[in-house]
Amino acid sequence: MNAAHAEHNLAFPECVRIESKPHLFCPGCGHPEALKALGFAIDELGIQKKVALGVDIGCSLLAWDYFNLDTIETHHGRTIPVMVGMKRANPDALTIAYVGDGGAYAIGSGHLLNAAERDENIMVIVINNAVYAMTGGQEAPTTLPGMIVDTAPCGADEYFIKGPQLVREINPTAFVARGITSRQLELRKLMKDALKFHMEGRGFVFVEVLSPCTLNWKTMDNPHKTFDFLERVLARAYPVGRF
Ligand SMILES: Cc1ncc(C[n+]2csc(CCOP(=O)(O)OP(=O)(O)O)c2C)c(N)n1
Ligand SMILES: [Mg+2]
Repeated sequence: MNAAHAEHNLAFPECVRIESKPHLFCPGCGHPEALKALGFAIDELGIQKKVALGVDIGCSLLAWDYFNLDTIETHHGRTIPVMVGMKRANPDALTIAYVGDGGAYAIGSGHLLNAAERDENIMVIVINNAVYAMTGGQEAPTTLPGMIVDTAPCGADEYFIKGPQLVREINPTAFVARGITSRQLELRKLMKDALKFHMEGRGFVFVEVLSPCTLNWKTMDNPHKTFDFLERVLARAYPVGRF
């Protein structure tokens, strides 16, 4: 980030010291905001050398290229058991699975539920953008009732999965929370608390992050619309907080 950027970045003056590179996400995408919060939390805790970051297929896979961390990329929905294996083989490693809502709640839902039930010592971050983003905006388990997406042109049905509530239901002692990319400082604090819980080896850590997909929400030309949908529609259906 150059000095000109830093001048405008009053919330993050420390950015002056940080090298960055252009990212490959769409304009207005929430993934970089979630990754930024995670990156700052990792830096603040000084744990870079201990972290292994697993990224799923979907837009989350682009995350492999932005951190000075060991990363591994696996098939859609399989990042959670891969990180469970990594943790069992390397108990000292801090193991984070970074997954989309399609990966976590559809094709990988069995992995998520079993890891949560067994209270595996891993941290899972699920990016909830209410669609299968990378493959073109198909309906996901998180798509809200009436939401128009490519595979539901008349509006999605009334069922939508509430990940944190589900994990809390099957694991009463896990760290379970939901954040949102539009509240960056809050999200960074949440990531830090989640990482601390994980560093203490206290069991399963689950953080869902509400995150915009401007391409498939068709709001790329209008940040106000993006923000409104994120804060006024998504965050109403999916309450942000600790569970
Ligand atoms: C086993 C397998 N099934 C299906 C796919 C095709 N696929 C690639 S990305 C993707 C959608 C990802 O959606 P999500 O997990 O919500 O992540 P997002 O792109 O929205 O961040 C799918 C279905 C795949 N790569 N591997
Ligand atoms: Mg998605």
